[in-house]
Amino acid sequence: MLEIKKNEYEKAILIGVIHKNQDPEKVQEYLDELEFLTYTAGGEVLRRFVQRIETPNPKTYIGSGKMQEIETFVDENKIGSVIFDDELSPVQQRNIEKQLRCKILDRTGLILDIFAQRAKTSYARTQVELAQYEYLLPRLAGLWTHLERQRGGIGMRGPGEREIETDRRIVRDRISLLKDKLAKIDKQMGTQRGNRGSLVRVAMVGYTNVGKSTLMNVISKSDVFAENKLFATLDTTVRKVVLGNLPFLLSDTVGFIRKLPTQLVESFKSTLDEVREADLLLHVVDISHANFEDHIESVNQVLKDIGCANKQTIMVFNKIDQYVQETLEEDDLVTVRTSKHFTIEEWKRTWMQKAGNEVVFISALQKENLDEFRKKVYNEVRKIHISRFPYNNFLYPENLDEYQNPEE
Ligand SMILES: Nc1nc2c(ncn2[C@@H]2O[C@H](COP(=O)(O)OP(=O)(O)OP(=O)(O)O)[C@@H](O)[C@H]2O)c(=O)[nH]1
Ligand SMILES: [Mg+2]
Repeated sequence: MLEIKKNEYEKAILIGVIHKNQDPEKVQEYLDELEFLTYTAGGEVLRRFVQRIETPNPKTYIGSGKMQEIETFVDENKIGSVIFDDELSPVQQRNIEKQLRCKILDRTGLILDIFAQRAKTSYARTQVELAQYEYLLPRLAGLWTHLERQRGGIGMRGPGEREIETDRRIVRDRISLLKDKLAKIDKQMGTQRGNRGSLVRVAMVGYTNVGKSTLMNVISKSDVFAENKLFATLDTTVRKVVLGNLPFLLSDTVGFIRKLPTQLVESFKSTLDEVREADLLLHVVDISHANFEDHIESVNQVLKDIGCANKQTIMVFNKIDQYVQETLEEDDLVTVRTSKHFTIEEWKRTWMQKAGNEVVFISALQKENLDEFRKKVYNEVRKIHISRFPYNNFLYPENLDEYQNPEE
């Protein structure tokens, strides 16, 4: 029987908050990303609600007037999920759920949901499951309020409370089971990585959806899944790449995001070990994205969190084919020229001036400037390789151009 592909998107609304001294435009940009996350998770955003608040309401995060407005909208439009950009406390989540009577997710819950959908291998599934249980544990009491309502609240308190405790125990047992399982796999993977010998290891890192897998496919002629959604890649792929008879290992791994849930960073430890143990990082950036500088910051933050802040890095600015700067008319004397008006050339100059890193601008999709990219990678890998194997220095010419492929 033919399977009919269901394309039903669940109706959702987004809720953002403008904090003191925060730029409202920034909040809209965050909500743009939250909308992309929602779409990736299988939701369709009907509306965004934004409120300016001094301090979050401890009970419902946003104010009661706004909550009323949202409640009406949720009822009238049969909304399935209400998604908050900020992290909610278990109590807030429970209170809001009581009032709106639909699924309440925060950013972390949404990201965990996408990871759960996308985890293919048993290893990735175990990592995600652990992160989900750790997220769930403090929220268990909230789950029981549903049952209270279904069964009627009176007389439920005693057994209800006991059941929460039983539930907590089950979840805790499950967490330690998963941790044991991961520790075993981590050990295996550590051994596997050890068995790869002393080849130079290069790891691609970057924000999600910047084109890491696309670049991996172009460079290593492999076939890693790439698509225009967030977190296409969860499992690490490692390929042996040879540039001018110089072999090295290249890995493609999970993308980062602003406020990457800590539970995920924890349980993806082994995946991130690939980055930690690399000799060289390629930090891939989507220069066509309006917030690419924020993205670089977020990635650097995660790198810092996992102890990789000072690793040797090549900054790879991708998607130059898609980059459009804002135009500034010559007779416009009012608008101040900012980095939004920069040409690619100006970005190159700006980034080359920032000391420390090598910089290259490419399009992985249109295969633009890949020769320069290969040369940069070759030179850096060569330096590391020669420091490791000084005796076969002569095998690897100073410049990739000097290398003649014997088969040509
Ligand atoms: N225009 C343009 N699009 C690109 C380029 N490189 C990649 N893309 C597109 O960007 C989207 C994301 O590419 P991926 O390679 O999956 O990105 P990724 O960094 O591996 O993403 P995750 O695995 O989700 O973190 C895909 O639709 C690609 O076709 C490029 O140079 N130019
Ligand atoms: Mg990918």
